[in-house]
Amino acid sequence: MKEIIRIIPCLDVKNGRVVKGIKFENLRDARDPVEAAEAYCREGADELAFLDITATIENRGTRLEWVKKVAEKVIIPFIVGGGIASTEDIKALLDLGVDKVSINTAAVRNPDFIRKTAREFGQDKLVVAIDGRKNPAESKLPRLEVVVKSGMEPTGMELVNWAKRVEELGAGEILLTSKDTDGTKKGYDLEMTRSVAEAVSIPVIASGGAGKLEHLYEAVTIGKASAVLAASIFHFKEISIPQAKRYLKERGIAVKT
Ligand code: 0VR
Repeated sequence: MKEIIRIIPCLDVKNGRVVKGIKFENLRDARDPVEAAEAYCREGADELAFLDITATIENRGTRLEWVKKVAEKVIIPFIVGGGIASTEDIKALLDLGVDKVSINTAAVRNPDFIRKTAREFGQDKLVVAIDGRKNPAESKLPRLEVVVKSGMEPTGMELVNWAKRVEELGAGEILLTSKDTDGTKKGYDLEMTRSVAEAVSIPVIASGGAGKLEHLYEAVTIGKASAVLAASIFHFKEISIPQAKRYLKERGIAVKT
């Protein structure tokens, strides 16, 4: 039985608006989060991601009121991330009807938080987001390096090893975003995605860089991703969810239609 590949639009939210940047910077206004969530559900998205991208920097919990507004409209699995750093943050989100939480910086700062969250809420509620960048071959840094705090802080940690540790600690799946390709529409970082997907047995969601239909296809066939997350192409309506699903299905990829 072929794995069903999920298409996941991502709402990067700042001050109650969906924004979209390039390499996590130069954020520009894209659309209203509630309107976007309703549209993506209507179009047949498999899951919806909501990322409060200013949460960690300003050290505050995910902006609950926006999550609540969107959660009321979402009829598909809803993943929320951004500044989640305590079991209280998680409980508040799950109580709003959020299906999965995505933890990034807090997991790097305190890996045991992954174990604690998986044990308390269940592995199926826990996505660990890993943002990465690629370093030049001649640099002394890891080829694939984990970055945190919205990509502002390099950690010196080798990314694939961190992904393996995240799996051991109990993550249900990994949301892997390349900071280098984010928003560029030049395609996912296939080397990064494949390296992680081949190192773990939990699903890997590819994220960052989708610009055309074939990028989605290669993320699955070359990157070995179980799901593809995208923001730019969907927010600016360059590609629709049905178009993406038709394209993948025509090429033999199992999708839910
Ligand atoms: P696209 O390349 O537009 O499909 O973006 C997909 C994905 O990278 C973004 O939805 C999101 O993960 C980018 N993340 C962050 C951020 C964007 C701005 C600022 C911070 C972050 O911390 O992940």
